[in-house]
Parts: sequence; C-alpha cells; structure tokens
Amino acid sequence: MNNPYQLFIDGVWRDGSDGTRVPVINPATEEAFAEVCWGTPEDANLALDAAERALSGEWSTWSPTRRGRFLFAVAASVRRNAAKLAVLFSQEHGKPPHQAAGELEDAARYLEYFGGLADKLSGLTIDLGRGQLDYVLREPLGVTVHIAPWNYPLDIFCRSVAPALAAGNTCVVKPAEEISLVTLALTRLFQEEGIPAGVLNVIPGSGSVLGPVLTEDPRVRGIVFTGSVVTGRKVLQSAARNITPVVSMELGGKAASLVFVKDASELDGPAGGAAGAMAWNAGQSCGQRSRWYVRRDLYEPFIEKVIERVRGLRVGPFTEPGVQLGPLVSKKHYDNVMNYIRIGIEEGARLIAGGGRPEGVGDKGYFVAPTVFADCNNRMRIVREEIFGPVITIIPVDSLDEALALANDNMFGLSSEIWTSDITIAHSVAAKLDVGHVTINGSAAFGFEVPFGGVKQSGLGREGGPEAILAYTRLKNVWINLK
Ligand code: TXE
Repeated sequence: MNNPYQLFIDGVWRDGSDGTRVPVINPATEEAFAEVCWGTPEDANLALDAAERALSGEWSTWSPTRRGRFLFAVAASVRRNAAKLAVLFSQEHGKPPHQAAGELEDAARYLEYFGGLADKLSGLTIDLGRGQLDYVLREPLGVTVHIAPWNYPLDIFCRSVAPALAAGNTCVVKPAEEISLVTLALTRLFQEEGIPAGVLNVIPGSGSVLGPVLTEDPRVRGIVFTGSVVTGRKVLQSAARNITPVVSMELGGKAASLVFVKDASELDGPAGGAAGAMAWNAGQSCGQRSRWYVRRDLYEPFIEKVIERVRGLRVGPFTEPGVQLGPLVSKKHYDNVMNYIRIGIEEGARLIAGGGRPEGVGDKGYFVAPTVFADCNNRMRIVREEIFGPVITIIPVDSLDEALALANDNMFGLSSEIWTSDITIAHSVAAKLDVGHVTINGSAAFGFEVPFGGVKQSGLGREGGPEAILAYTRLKNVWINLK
C-alpha cells in the first residue's frame, strides 16, 4: 500500500480534493506510523457518480455466479495476505495478533457466505388466473452507502459489502475516522481481483462532513450503518429526506448475562465469559456481556473466580507475545472509558479489580486495566450506558424473574445470555429476553450464517444469515395481459 493511504474512487487511488492528510496513530505507542487522505463532499459526490455509472456498466453484465466467484476469489486473497494485514490491523487498532487474525478470517467467511448466496436469489410467478401472467423480479437496490465504525472494521465492512455486491449493487463505503487503513488495504484486494471501476468506492474522512452528503443524496437507494445511537438517529433523519431504505442499523448494546448455574462448582464457564468480555477487543464490542446478574448464593464465589481470571489476563501491546488485552482505539475513547470508571466509583459501586491504567505498560498507550464493579444496580449509569471498554458490572439477584426484569430494563436490546444447565430455564429465558440475539452457556455464534441485530435502540434489520441478502434487493412486480 502507498503511504499516504488514498481514497479509492471509480477504480482509481487518489488524494482527497482538498489535499487533507491525517496522521494515523498506533494506540499502543501513541506514535503516528502512517498518513491517510481524507475525502471532501466533492469526493463523496464523485464516488456516488461512479457508483451510479457502474450500475449500467460492465458490472451489469456479470452474472450472479460470476459475482459469487469473485467474492470467493477476494476471500482467498484475504487469506493469502492475512499475515501482513494482521500486523497492519494490530498496529492501527491495537488488537492482539490472534484477534486481528480472527477478524480477517471472519471477513473472508462473510465474503464466502454471501458469495455462495449470489446465485441463489430468485423471483416468483403468481397465478392470477387465465389470460394473465404475473411475475416478480428480485433486483438490486442500486447505489448503497455503508457507514462503518472502528471496533470491527473488517467484519463490518465485509458483512454489508459482501451481500450488497452479491446481489448486484454498487457501494460507497465510509470507514470510521479512527480506522481506515485496513479497510483500504482490503479494498486493494478487491481491485487486484478485478472489480469493475466504480462498483466499490471507499472514502475515509469525517463522519459529520461526509455522512450527511452520502445519506441525503437521492441517488442512494440503501444505507447500512453501524455506530452509536446518537449518530444512528441523524442517519435516519437524513434517510427520511428521500425516503431512502435503511437496510440495517446496528447501534450497540448493553448485553446482560444471567448466572443461574446449579452451584459454585459450575462457575468456571461464566467467570471465563466475564474475563473474555473484558479481554476480547478490549471490551469494544456491541455484544459485550457488560451486566452480570448473578443469583445471590453464587454471587461471592462468582466474584472470587472473576478476580482470579482477571489477574491472569495479560495486557499490553500486540508486539508482546501472549497479550490478551490491547489498548483502546483512541485517546478520545480512552478518556471516555476512564470517565465511566470515575462515574462508577462516584455512584458507589464496589471496585473489585482494575480501575485505571494497568501496571507494567508504561505511560504511553491507551491501556485500561480490566475493571470489575460489584454491588451495582440498574439505576447506575455504568449499568445503563454502553461503556465500550474492558469494564463489567456485577449485580446480585434473588430470582430468575428479577434477573429477567433487570436484564430487559435497558434502552438497548441487542444480545443477552444465560448460564444454566436446566434446559427448561434456558428456553424460557430465551423466549423472554427482549433482544435480537440470545446465547446460552457461552457467547459465540455471531454473524455469517445467523441473523444478528437488535430491537429497541439497538437498531433495525439483521446482518448475517440467508435473509440478510434479501434486504439488499427490491421486488418488482410485472403483470401482462395475455388476452
Ligand atoms: O460513533 P459514531 P463513535 C458506540 C460506542 C462508542 C460510541 C461512540 O458506545 O463509544 O458509539 O463511537 C460516522 N452521518 N458504538 O463516535 O459517531 C463516523 O464517522 C453519518 C457502538 O465512533 O456513531 C463513523 O464512521 N455518519 C457501535 C460511524 O458514523 C456519521 C460501534 C460511527 O461513528 C455521522 C461504534 C453523520 N452525521 C460505536 N457522524 C456498535 N454498534 O458496535 C459520524 N458518522
């Protein structure tokens, strides 16, 4: 890749029209290691022009099978380049190498999953009686805009761009301000595999400048957004201007984990889950299990086990072997998470682990120690709001009904889980949790083959699963008078 990293518009790498270049900071060292060009409204318009032109160009001659095979080829290229990309990813984001490699593999799997669905889309005919023929075409939406966040930039890029392309759309992507190099590096693989000019355009830059231009343009026929609730509302308002369909919106969460195992001998699983909720992506995950509702007889033993696990977590830069928890993505986000820790202490929660910078990492880098608050309650901001860092809260409960009521008492409704060996309890809790995604005895199974998305202020639409691709298509009914 060239440094500075450039915009990709109409099949060409170029600087932004006003020449702005922004330093890219390694969050573990706070040092700039690259530069990225930022786009302007003019560039956003060029990208939309290109995406619209591409709809009737070479791309329109590609059969669904060819589009599917193309996505397979890009997936193979992601795997071939994974080692190199993982280093860049860790450097830009702070993720430990195994997590960066894991996300690259996820990206490849999204490309394959939706590549495999490209030739399985179909329309239908409707019997209206003699003398008439009625059929329904399934067509691409057209130009789609994809606004991505920084926490899982490659996952989220591929989980929307792959179905959009598989269904025959063209894309304009705006990565987050904090993370765009890996997205641009992945885009180069699409280029190398021969994507026609204008089908995929990527413009890094400011969300508040580019976002409205991209989401208010009448040429745009589908918007995909992942980010905060506040920005999600703005995107919906922009979409309302032209009644532009919003394919999906994933706006974060505050996932609850209900610990109702038989007795203290079964606490290893949930305690491991709690440690993982802090370590994985440094807690910067929409599905992070951040509220732990624990049956009272299990409460103190659970706390002890979690503390034990937290002591074993290795925090540090990705260059140190065995690191499980990297820095937060940016100084702004570090300050935000540190502020929540202060709020938790002021609210009277019992700090039982962490609570600031970890030992042994020096004074550089946006590192936050895995932090556990016990004796919390649902009135506290640290329990109600998305912190998005290595911070969890623990709350004692006296019954399953109480745990369910508290778990559902939140503006978010993305994901939640229960730990239990009682299958009846498991199914009844799954039915009663007011979320889009429930897990039992663990928190795997996000993405690819399964629908993922939320209710309430966690957003709308679903990513992943066989139905996700349908949202990138529209139906056209055709009636013929045969008389
Ligand atoms: O989000 P924003 P931020 C949550 C998480 C985090 C908080 C703030 O709690 O701490 O949001 O993160 C672009 N029109 N999540 O500030 O602003 C922006 O450039 C159109 C949860 O990063 O929502 C970026 O590309 N787009 C979440 C994207 O929106 C605009 C993942 C997201 O940024 C825009 C990320 C505008 N007016 C944060 N303004 C999840 N669901 O997992 C900004 N953007």
